[in-house]
Amino acid sequence: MYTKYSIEEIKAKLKACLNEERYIHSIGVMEKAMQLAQEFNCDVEKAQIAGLLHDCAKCMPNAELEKSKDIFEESEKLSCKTWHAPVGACKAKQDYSVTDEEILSAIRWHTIGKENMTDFEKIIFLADKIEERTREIEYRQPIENALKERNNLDDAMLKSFKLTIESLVRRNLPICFQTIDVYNNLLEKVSK
Ligand code: DGI
Ligand code: FE
Ligand code: FE
Repeated sequence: MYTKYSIEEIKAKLKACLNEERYIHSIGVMEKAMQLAQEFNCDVEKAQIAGLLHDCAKCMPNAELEKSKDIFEESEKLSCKTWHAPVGACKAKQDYSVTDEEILSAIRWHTIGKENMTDFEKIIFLADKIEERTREIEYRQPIENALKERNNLDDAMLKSFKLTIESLVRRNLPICFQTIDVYNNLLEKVSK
């Protein structure tokens, strides 16, 4: 028991505060997270909850998210697109009564990542990028291929960071320094 709510109750609460596309994405991440948890020997029930709730703060207005800026990393303050992750972890705890620290941490770091993530945190991060309901095939395929090639989570994490950084550069958006640190860290790990 990782929360007092059933999966159906979580879905109903979530549906009420997300738009339709974001809700479908959340279902997709839940499914993919469960699949990856099975493949990589992580807790499937925890993956289901974390996948479902990872974007629970995504549809809050920026002005509302910004009220929590004290809990943002210094580098996150640059980029409003990252704010839903720290706020989401708080909401998961407060509104969905999730107590498990690993679920909360996977939600907290699902956008910018962090160094030395656990396998559980990585599968939630990756499920978010490669779920099949709303992610474009052009975006998810290279990450899936990286994962399949050597069945290695770090290979897929590195590919995902490359694509995100490229996309931020192309869109003229700021990049958190933590994202660069994590990228460098993965590059070193994967090239070994
Ligand atoms: O919430 P999602 O759209 O499902 O996916 P997400 O939480 O991974 O990312 C949300 C957006 O945040 C995505 O367009 C990438 C963007 N973003 C903005 N600044 C940064 C960033 N992502 C990373 N990793 N690092 C940044 O500095
Ligand atoms: Fe997100
Ligand atoms: Fe997401």
